This record gives sequence, C-alpha cells and structure tokens, in this order.
Amino acid sequence: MEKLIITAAICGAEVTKEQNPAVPYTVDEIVREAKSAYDAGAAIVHLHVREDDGTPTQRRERFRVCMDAIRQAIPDVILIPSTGGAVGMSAEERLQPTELMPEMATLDCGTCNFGDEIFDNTMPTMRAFGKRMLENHIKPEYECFEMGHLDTILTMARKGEVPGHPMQFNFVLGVPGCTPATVGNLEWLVSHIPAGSTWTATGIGRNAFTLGAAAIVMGGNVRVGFEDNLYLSRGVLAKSNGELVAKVVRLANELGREIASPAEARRILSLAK
Ligand code: KMH
Ligand code: ZN
Repeated sequence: MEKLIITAAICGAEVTKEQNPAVPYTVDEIVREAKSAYDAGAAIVHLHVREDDGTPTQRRERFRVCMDAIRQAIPDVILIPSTGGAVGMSAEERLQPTELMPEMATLDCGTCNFGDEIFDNTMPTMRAFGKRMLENHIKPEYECFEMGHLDTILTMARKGEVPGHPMQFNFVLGVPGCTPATVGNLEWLVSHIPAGSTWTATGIGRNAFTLGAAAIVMGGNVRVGFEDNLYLSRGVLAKSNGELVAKVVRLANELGREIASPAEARRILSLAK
C-alpha cells in the first residue's frame, strides 16, 4: 500500500469563529492553521480564503497573498485552492484562483443540496472549469458529494472535457442532503473509479474519523480540517487543524500506514514537481 496522504481543509467557506474560535480568517491565521496541519503530518492544504471579517471570497488577490504567505512558511506543501467557493457565488468568481496557476485545484462534479441551500454546478459550469484546468495544466481534485457525481465526471473525462488519467477523486460524504458517510457508499464509489486513479475520503461532522479510518485500511487518503469538522471528539472542539491531522496520524500509526511527505504525495498524485 502507498503511504497515506493527509489533506487539511483548514478554513472552508461556511464555518465561523462563533462555532470554533480557531477558524482562520486573516492571512496570519490562515498561515498559522496551514502550518499546524503541515507540522502534524498534512502534505496538502485545501484552501478557501476569507476577508478579515470572515466573509468568504474567491478574490484572486486574496488567494495570491494567502498562497504566497503559506509557501513562505512551508515551501513544499501542496496547495489545492477551492473553485467551489461558497454557495451562491458565480462561476467567474469561483474560477479566480486558477489564474494563479496552482498545481492542483478542486473541481466540483455536480449540483447538489447543501444543507438548506443548493450548490450549483451545471454542466456548462463544469465544462468551463474543465477547459480552464486543461489550458492552465492544473490537476483537478474531483469533489464528489453524490454517487451520480462520479458518473458525471467520468463521462466528461471520456469526452475530453476535463483532464483525465490519472484522476484524483475526493469523496466528500455526509453533507446534509447528499450521499451519507457510510463505508458501503465509500466502497461503491472506490470500486467505480478507473484503474490507476487516486482517491481521498472526507467525512463531514461526526463521520470525519470513522470514514478516515475506513480510507486508511482501504488504501485511500484522508482529508480532515475545520471545513469538514470542528470537533476532535464528541463535545471537544479542536484547538487547531493540527490537532485534527494528528488524530489521523495516530489512527494511521495504529493501523500500520505510514504518512506521505509532500514529495511522496507529489509522486503518488503524478504531479510534475
Ligand atoms: N463550500 C462548498 C459550497 C470545493 O472547495 O471545491 C463547496 C466546497 C467545494 O467547499
Ligand atoms: Zn472546499
């Protein structure tokens, strides 16, 4: 089995300091959280950014400043900026971080319920995002919130509308209104990806570590972080993203899976650098 790649989703677009005071908004806070995750064992940071007051933004300049500041602190970390942004943002707004030529970026694979809201990813939107990533040589991380999202993106890859082999999937399970975070659902998804693909599991809320443990034994990779879960255990808020990553490292140690460095993650993900 390959070493385990841990991704830290340090910020997200929806969670707030009212829910957990350690949720980062400012550039300094974003760097602090990225570094805490990296120091604990994360090879990848999945990045959303905020204005200083916590408002989610996809502003290119804000991404540039945050990405430069993170790289200054932890030069070899893999950054995966979000093109999902926050519910309700336009496609043009969401695409801005791809102008910074990151080595990877997320590509959301279909429309879905998202709590009380609708996360809108129409076919024309996804085609535009795929075209941009093909043009800018960005490897997508394909975010699947629903079973049908996998079928959608595999069809698009077959048509050449989005980058193809080797594909990296992130199965984000347990968003209210989307596919639940069960091992059975994860197994179904993993059994339907093309040979040679890589995959990550993200369990939302209380499912963060149970789904993570399943991914560790199944040979996949794990994402945790404040975007997905604010608690270290029942009723105990995590003090940092690093605490969440450290818990995954402990699980992996117990289960006999070594942790990938950023260089090892780049090889596993077939990234150029
Ligand atoms: N904030 C969610 C609506 C992504 O980063 O690509 C979408 C999201 C997905 O977080
Ligand atoms: Zn995200």
